[in-house]
Amino acid sequence: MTLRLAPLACALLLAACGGSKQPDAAATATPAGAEEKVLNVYNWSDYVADDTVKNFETASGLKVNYDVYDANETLESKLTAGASGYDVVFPSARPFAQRQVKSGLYAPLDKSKLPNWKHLDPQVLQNLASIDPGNAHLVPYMWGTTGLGLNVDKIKQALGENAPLDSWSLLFDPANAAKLAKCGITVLDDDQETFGAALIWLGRDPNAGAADELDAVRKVYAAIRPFVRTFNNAEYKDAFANGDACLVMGYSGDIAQASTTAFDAAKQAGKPAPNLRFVIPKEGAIRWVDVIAIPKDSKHPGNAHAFIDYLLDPKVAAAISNHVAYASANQDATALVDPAVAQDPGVYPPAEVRAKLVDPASLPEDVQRQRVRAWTRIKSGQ
Ligand code: SPD
Repeated sequence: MTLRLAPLACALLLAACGGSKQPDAAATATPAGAEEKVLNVYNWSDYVADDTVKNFETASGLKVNYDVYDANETLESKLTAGASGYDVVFPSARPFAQRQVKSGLYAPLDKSKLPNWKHLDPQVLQNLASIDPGNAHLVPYMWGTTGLGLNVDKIKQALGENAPLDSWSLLFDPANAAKLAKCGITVLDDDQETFGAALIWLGRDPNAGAADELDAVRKVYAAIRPFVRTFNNAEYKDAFANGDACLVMGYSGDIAQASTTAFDAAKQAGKPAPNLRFVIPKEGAIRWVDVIAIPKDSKHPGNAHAFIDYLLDPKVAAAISNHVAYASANQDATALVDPAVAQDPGVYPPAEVRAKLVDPASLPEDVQRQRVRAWTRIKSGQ
């Protein structure tokens, strides 16, 4: 494997790497004979187990060039520019993969090359079929939520014992944010998530696209902007794990991974574990689904199918879930996931929490464009 960017956990603590369960090394991988023995993969950072790609290379005889990104927009700009060189990519379903399918950016899947397709959750497939008729292009991968990572002790130190640990008001109430600024607040740079969170906190429908939502959201962030240290989708994980940030808006599994890294580091140093926690706020949160797809101009579509089918092997999928702490769309993998992960309400939320999760809808293009523009201004404090 050629890894152009190292995953967070490895960067922080070598001991955390290799902590995942070994998938079956003999898991199926059948590359197409006619193609050169290469596969170019572009995935979110920290979204496979440490040994997933290496095991696939061993099983398939292919060389994998593995690049990572941290925002759907980064992937989308490469795909729309054309000739990205990638064979397998992992966009979020709505609105990204949805509009990319519409724009004809993906090759149709050859299901005869995906014998492990049968393991996918039919409900997730049915849901995806509404944006990809016949499930022709998109393979569901993982799903997760966007919530808050808390360094509970530091937050209680700043706000007292009655700190609202289960609420977006930790972040969006400026009185709380002002007191937490010193121990470090970070917010995602992902307008779908930041708009969604603010609208949910305001008690509004994040999918309404109402004319006055821009102003409402702008006000929420203007009030806390002076107290936010950074807006990013990746570096916050290190900051949270190191103790440089006590309150982070982030993706569920990434916060769990950063917490594990911090616990392992403390253990190795013989120090008490920090009190880190991922919370889906009581007001609700956005739930997103990421998918796998093959760009239309992939030069190695046979190898791409072999890799996708490998990822669909329940043992491989379970090993990835164990490592990344995201819920797999592979229903046969769920039984194989470590109980500690399968029973973690941050990964598999209980029914009463799921009832408060909102799936992002694809908003009209003009609303989407306005949100992107408004978010740029919000970040820069305008
Ligand atoms: N490290 C993996 C993060 C995956 C996040 N994907 C979802 C983004 C939703 N806007």
